[in-house]
Amino acid sequence: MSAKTHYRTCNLCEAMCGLEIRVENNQIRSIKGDADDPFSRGHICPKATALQDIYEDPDRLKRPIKRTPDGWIEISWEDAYDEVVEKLKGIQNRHGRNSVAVYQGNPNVHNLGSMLYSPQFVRALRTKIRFSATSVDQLPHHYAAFFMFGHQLLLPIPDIDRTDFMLMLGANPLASNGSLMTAPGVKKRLRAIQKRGGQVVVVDPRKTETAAMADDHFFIRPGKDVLFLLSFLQVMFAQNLIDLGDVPNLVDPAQLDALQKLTSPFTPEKTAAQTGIEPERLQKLVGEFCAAERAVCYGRIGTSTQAFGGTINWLITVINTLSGNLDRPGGAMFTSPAFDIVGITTQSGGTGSYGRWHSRVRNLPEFAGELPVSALGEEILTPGEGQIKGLVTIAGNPVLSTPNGTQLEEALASLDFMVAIDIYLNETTRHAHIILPPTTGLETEHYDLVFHVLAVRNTAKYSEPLFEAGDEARADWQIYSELRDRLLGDKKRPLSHRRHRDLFEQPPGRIVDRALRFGPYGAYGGKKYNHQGNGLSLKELKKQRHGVDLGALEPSLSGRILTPDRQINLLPEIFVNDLPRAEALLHKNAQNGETLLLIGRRQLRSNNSWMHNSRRLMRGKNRCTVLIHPDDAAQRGITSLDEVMVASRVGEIALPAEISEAMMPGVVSIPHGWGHHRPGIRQEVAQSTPGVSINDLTDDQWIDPVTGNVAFSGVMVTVEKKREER
Ligand SMILES: Nc1nc2c(c(=O)[nH]1)N[C@H]1C(S)=C(S)[C@@H](COP(=O)(O)OP(=O)(O)OC[C@H]3O[C@@H](n4cnc5c(=O)[nH]c(N)nc54)[C@H](O)[C@@H]3O)O[C@H]1N2
Ligand SMILES: Nc1nc2c(c(=O)[nH]1)N[C@H]1C(S)=C(S)[C@@H](COP(=O)(O)OP(=O)(O)OC[C@H]3O[C@@H](n4cnc5c(=O)[nH]c(N)nc54)[C@H](O)[C@@H]3O)O[C@H]1N2
Ligand code: SF4
Ligand SMILES: [Mo]
Repeated sequence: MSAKTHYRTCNLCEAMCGLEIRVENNQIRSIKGDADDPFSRGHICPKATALQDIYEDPDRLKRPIKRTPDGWIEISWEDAYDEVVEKLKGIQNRHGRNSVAVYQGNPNVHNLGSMLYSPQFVRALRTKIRFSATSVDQLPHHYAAFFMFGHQLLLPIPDIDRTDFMLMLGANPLASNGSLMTAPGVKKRLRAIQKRGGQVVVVDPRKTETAAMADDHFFIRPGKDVLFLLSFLQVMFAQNLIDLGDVPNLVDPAQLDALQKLTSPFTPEKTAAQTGIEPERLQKLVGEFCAAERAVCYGRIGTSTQAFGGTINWLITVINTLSGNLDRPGGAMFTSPAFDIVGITTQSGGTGSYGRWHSRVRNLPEFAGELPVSALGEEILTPGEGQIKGLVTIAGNPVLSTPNGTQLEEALASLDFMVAIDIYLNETTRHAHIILPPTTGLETEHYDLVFHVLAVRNTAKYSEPLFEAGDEARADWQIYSELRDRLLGDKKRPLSHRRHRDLFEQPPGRIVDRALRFGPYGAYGGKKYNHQGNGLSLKELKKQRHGVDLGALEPSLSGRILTPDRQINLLPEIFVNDLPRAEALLHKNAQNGETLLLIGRRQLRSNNSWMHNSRRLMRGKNRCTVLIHPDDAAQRGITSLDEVMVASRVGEIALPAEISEAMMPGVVSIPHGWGHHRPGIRQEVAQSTPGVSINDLTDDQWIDPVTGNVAFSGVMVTVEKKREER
């Protein structure tokens, strides 16, 4: 009998928990938290064991499949590559390069091979029509970073382990395990703030799991955070609470005066009717936040997926700066990752970009080479020059994850050709003509390129593959390299590609090694990696099976900021110009009696749309319910677990109601990622408890006009009891 213990990083969500996996005779015996991982110290959530379920899932695709009139058939990799390249090239020859579009989903950023090699493939497609899950998620954070600090990835991370006051908006880390804040075991870290005498305060239209453990919770009307934050600043100025802390050299005082003028109309008395937050409570909160020795305001997806996402994320950083908490322990800080993608992308001109081109139908701006995905459906459905005829999806399920999924389905069905690089036949990939399934999870080597950059400590960890994937399997990087080579053809490949050819035909570990050696802790870098006096390299990292801790975050902004004048831009025009729109909100009716405002919710045992095929995670009662306040339910004659109809401008769905005091009156909540009832998918467990999709209600036209990011929060809906069918 052969037995071994394998250590690796869980790559399912952003928390990067260390896992200890016991294997006997090539069978997984247990998956536990790795108590010796210096960062996660044994923490895991119920999803960790699902890595086994995905690995063993009989529904997971292992070979390319092709859709035929008689159903899906397996084909060889050679035939699949040939056909994909021929079809994509054919469309581009007939309709132009931009008639082929790309959509990249969330698991890409959790996947080393995809992060390193998919850009090569996408570049070889030479299309400007690229979309990703970024614009149904954190795009506004990148806007704020780009315009304020000069690089879209200079994202300030809340220093949760040293703060005394954490003000959280639109985040529920107890369910999500943290986002743009990689902090495994976040609950303990929040408790620790309380134990050292500090406070955790949550602003959310639902009294969430996180709000329930917080010291205080403010219900806020969805979509109104912009007014709350403007009032926060108005009070700071009015009460002389401005203190730039350690960054006065990075701030132009003239910008402070301008900010004071811009925020002065937004007194708490004026914004209260809209936000639902009483002026006295807001004033007290501002006072306590500013009095705290170390404080941080942290906003996550609930702040970015709303109609003022861009402006809100700017205001949050302004608050951190003006309260002296930017780039300072216990405040909002910047990481120094061992694989320094900020440094590397800066060298290659990848700081970000804005508005170099626009979407054809609605004129939405490009950002960092991508267009907002709310435009995908209309770009496929609207005839004319530049219409999308071919689509590549890479680890994405936009039918369930982007707004107006029903319209998108109609659009996908009309494409001339679609290829999906994905491990499941699901709601989106069923519309593909060919699906190319890469190896995944336990079959792959892993180094987290993205989440070390977003972590609350500087850490590094490398995971070897646990299982061999078999001769018929292909890793993502192999698929992307192969497709890229075939698209470019030998003769057309530019010199720069030929030079890189050798490197990019190696497994990703080689690239990681190089980046570590040239990174801040490498032999050629400036920081110290003390382990036996050697610089950090892949070989060194492999010796540290539990990962290495490279220390707490350090003040570093003055050396890293990339704005032209090396100062923080507290007044980007793009956001300042949005303030009249915020002021106009003050004069609107807060809400009429009939409509309710829709928000989402995350659940610990789901991961967006694609983990419902794990039996273990699906145990228990149906989780796809609409939460509604007792008063709103009573008004509509709704009682617990009644089947109700929820309708919006774009569609309607039926699901059970769950009556809950945790909801703000006037607001309802539905989780996303459900809706596995669609025909022709192959996820047996998920199909047995399918739920319905909130994104058949969310609206592709309801966006933040500044960034083009979707506004999932505050969609107007009606809710009524479902009539008995006769
Ligand atoms: N209403 C509402 N909608 C939302 C959200 C919300 O809060 N509310 N959240 C949004 C957010 S934050 C995000 S990030 C998006 C996510 O949006 P998407 O990324 O489009 O959706 P996922 O559900 O993550 O789908 C991932 C896809 O990748 C496949 N996959 C999994 N692992 C691998 C792999 O290793 N390789 C490959 N090639 N494929 C793989 C899965 O089978 C699945 O098809 O959803 C967004 N949608
Ligand atoms: N278990 C699990 N973990 C996950 C995921 C998952 O699907 N399941 N997805 C992963 C991904 S892709 C991401 S991006 C992260 C996201 O991580 P988080 O940002 O922590 O996501 P949520 O738990 O959705 O928390 C968003 C909160 O915003 C609130 N909210 C909604 N509208 C508003 C509003 O207008 N104003 C305010 N102030 N609050 C509002 C919601 O009620 C909710 O509590 O989670 C990741 N982790
Ligand atoms: S919290 Fe995230 S990283 Fe940790 S075990 Fe759960 S899914 Fe994996
Ligand atoms: Mo996300």
